[in-house]
Amino acid sequence: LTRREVLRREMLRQDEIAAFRRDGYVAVGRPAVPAPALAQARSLLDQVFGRPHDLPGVWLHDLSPGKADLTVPEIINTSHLEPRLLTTPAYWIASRAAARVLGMPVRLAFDHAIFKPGGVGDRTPLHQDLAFNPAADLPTATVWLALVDANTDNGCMCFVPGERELLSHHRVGRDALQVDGFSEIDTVTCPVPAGGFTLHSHRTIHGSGPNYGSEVRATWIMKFVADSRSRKRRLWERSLELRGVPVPHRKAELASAFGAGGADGDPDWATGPSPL
Ligand SMILES: O=C(O)CCC(=O)C(=O)O
Repeated sequence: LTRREVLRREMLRQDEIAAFRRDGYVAVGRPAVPAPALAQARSLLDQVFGRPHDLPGVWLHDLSPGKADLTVPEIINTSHLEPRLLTTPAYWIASRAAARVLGMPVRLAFDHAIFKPGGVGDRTPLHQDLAFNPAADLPTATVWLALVDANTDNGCMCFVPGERELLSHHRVGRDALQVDGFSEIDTVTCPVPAGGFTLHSHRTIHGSGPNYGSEVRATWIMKFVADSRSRKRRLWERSLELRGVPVPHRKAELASAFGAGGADGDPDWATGPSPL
């Protein structure tokens, strides 16, 4: 599958685009990312998950509420750790789908992967992504790409329909946030097969269920935001991405997001000790 073929394909149906705009989320319940392309992305992510203790500590999260051990590992900034992810058809498909639902050019603002192990009875608490970074309030479409079949047994995504103002949240465990005033009974559960995905806005309340299965529930999550750069700049950055070169401005963005380092100095996520 070439990038040109992906760009030519109509990834989403009109009713799916309309559903995203109405409800703030949509589930694409078919393998939009073909199996070989999915396997390629999975293998790159497996390599990142295979060396968790080599990562900057703050890039390794645990979404398991209140547990001392790392039981629901999340690795953030996965495409910085493995830039070849940006050259995969899975990424192009996700990017194209996000652009379609928002109806505008998009850029990747953030990506992460969550490998929820089998037998982990924890939910990912309900939250709005905006709560993690209220200053970054741009039109957003986040693609939650299922690397395995995701269903109610192994913790697929669930959503409270509708985009809302930023609501109050409280911290759960080390790295998770939970919205106040909503619970699972307010949600719609969205199973998708491997290669299927959900799309959601940063204002849509969502979470995922426990993994009662025996296999890891693996997912790659890509947050795309409206892209206000000029067409020329977009093409230049895209050409870097296609060659697997991390786009330079992102390092500065990450440094400021973590409140450390300056334009010249190394931010502390690059130098600090791992908390684990
Ligand atoms: O995969 C999950 O468990 C939840 C993902 C999620 O809530 C998010 O990416 O914001």
